Order: sequence, then C-alpha cells, then structure tokens
Amino acid sequence: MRRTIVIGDLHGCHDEALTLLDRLAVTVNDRVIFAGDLVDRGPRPRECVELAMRHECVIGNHEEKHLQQRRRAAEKLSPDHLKTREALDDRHYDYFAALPRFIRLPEFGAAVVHAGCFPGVPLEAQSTHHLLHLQHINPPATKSYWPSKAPGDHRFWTNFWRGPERIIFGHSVLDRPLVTEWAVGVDTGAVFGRGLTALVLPAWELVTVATRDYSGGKKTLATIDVHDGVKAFS
Ligand SMILES: [Mn+2]
Repeated sequence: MRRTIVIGDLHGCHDEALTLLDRLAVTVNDRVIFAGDLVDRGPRPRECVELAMRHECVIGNHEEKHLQQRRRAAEKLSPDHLKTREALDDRHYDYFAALPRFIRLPEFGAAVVHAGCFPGVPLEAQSTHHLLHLQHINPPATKSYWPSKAPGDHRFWTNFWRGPERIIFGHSVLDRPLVTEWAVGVDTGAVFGRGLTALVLPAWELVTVATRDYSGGKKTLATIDVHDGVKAFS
C-alpha cells in the first residue's frame, strides 16, 4: 500500500525536513503532507514553502498570519515576521491562500489539521480559528486558550474529540508524540531543538529526527499535562 506521511511543524527547519525525508527513503510513490506552520522562527522559511509546494500541506496559523498581514507596513511587523516576509515572493503568499484547512484521509479513517477540532462539529463546519489554533477548551464554551493560560476547568481538545475521524495535528509543542484513539499529535518542537516527527501510514509508525535549537532557548521547560501524561510546552 502506498505510504502517506504526515510531518509536524517545520518553522523553517528545512535541512531537518530533508534529513527526515531521507531517513524515510521517501520516493515519488509516497504521499507527503505537512501539518502547517512552515515558516517563522527557523532559518529557511522559503525553502520549507518550496518543499511543501512539491507535496501537500494544510494551512497553519503562521501562514494565516502572513496572509492577514500581507499589506501591513514593514515597520509594524515583528522582526521574525518581517524576516519571513522578505524571504517570500508573491507566489508563496498565493500558495498560502490556496492551502486547505484540512485534508481527509478516508482510507485511514483520519484527517490532517494544523491545530485541532472542536468536539461534535463536522470538519467542514469547524471554524477556521479552531482548526488553526485550538488548544485548551471547556465545551460547550468555544473559546480556546494556550495551555499555560487556560483556566483550571479547561482541558486539551483531544480529551473531548470523539471523531468520527482520527485527527492528525501539529501546532501544540509536545514532549513526545501524542497518540490516542481519536488523535495523533506530531509537533515535537523541531525549531526548539526537540526533533522533527513524521507519522507514517498505514503503519501509524512515528519517526523522529534530531533538530538544532534555532530559538535561542526560548521555549520554557514548564510543562502542562495535556492527555495521558503527554506534556505541552508553554
Ligand atoms: Mn501553529
């Protein structure tokens, strides 16, 4: 059976992405899907976008932000955002604008989104904000919080989601891949030197390659339990 490979947030970690594809011996017979957040923080955003353009990708909140601020004056952008903008051309922005919010993998009973899914809502009816940002929630309230900022009665969205799809997601930096009945989290914090992870279907095998820390040690070690002992970095 043809492999489908879902890869966590690159954030400019292009060399590591190539290392991972090489480790997996990826060929044109494989389907490769990036989980979004190709750019910002890391050294090679342009190369990451070009790589994704040769495969598949869902939109992440960082691509969304670049689209929202496409016409904003340079002096009003954060230095990191400006650095990414200067590395990109119009065709990269047009590519962002055409990215899907989710990719269904019906052959695996799964779907790929960047951040998460609000429980009880079909994929097509999910708000873009939830698909690109979802973390801690307390349904039926729809407001989502960063793990470190969430009120005590809120829990990570995977504690509520019951399908029907098993959701493969990135966005939340986890201390190891999160694997539950209804969700698989693959963002292990590549740009923070914590490894770039791929999920390989149909085996549901997880493969992680080492990465350099390009963040200058920004990610705090404070951890928050999200699900089954897996911790998110704040
Ligand atoms: Mn993200």
